Amino acid sequence: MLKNLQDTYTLSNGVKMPGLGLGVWKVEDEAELISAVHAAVDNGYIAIDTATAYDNEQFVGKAVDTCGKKREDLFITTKLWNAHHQYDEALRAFDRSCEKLKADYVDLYLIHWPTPAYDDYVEAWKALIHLYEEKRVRAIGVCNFKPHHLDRVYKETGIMPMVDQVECHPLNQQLELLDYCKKNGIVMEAYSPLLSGNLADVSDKLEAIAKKHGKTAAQVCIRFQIERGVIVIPQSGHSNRIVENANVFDFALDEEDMAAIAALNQDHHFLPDPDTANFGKKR
Ligand code: NDP
Ligand code: 1BO
Repeated sequence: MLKNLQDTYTLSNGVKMPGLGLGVWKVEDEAELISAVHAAVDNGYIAIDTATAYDNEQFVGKAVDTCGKKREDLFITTKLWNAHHQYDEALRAFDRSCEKLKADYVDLYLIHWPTPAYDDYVEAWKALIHLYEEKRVRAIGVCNFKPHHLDRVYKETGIMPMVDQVECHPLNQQLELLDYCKKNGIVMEAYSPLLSGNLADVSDKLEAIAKKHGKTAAQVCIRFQIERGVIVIPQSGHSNRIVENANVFDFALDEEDMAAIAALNQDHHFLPDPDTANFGKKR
């Protein structure tokens, strides 16, 4: 079980990835982003999750440069956007991300969405394998892939993604995928662990558990993922919440708590269904 903010999971290639990081989607203001990353690092976070599509890699680069930590002591994830799945374009997109991040490598590079109608995610995956072989990235993975997408990339390339980052919270617990990931050596990572701004949809139902442990509903949602062995990346632009979201290592959810949260699952997603989400293909 994860013990603290610097504690890691070991990916299938041996790379150690922190179990709790800061998400920065929708933080597009430079000052706000830099202050969020600095607050996170000052309070012990070592992992940041960005993406080309968030249009803030350049601010993440600045924040990392000025946060007082060595680059090698941080774990930076970014993502290949849907418009760039074609092999050569994916390699160029990666170079652009590195330039913005002021980095010559990235710790984890992910395909952002499979966009299956375009039938090009295997080509994108081959580009990520190339970047991995060239040691430009320490680990590679995907987001929003269901078991059948994972089966396909493995069948066609022989390489299984090391991480699958998917929407995951009490209303969408990803039970089938979690089981698949555990069987196939993939570490699952929960995005939108606080229901992407819809925490109120569950906070009354989590109130009793939160009260019992002297914690908040947000902390219960984050701890829930830790108990299941899932990496978790809550987003906040506020330093008090960045601290709150990391203050989840001094309590544990018991069997009764876990059963009560399990009962909330509805497979409800706030983000699009990856099987039909085919957006963002224009360059
Ligand atoms: P989260 O589930 O992390 O929720 C973020 C929202 O919760 C914000 O509105 C934030 O507001 C609020 N919040 C944060 N902390 C607390 C707290 N302690 N109490 C109450 N409210 C709180 O949403 P995201 O969708 O941003 O997901 C997290 C990260 O996952 C993203 O930032 C991104 O890095 C990644 N992601 C990846 C996706 C993919 O397709 N691969 C898709 C979606 C997300 P405030 O900022 O005001 O504190
Ligand atoms: C469309 C981008 C979702 C956040 O990762």
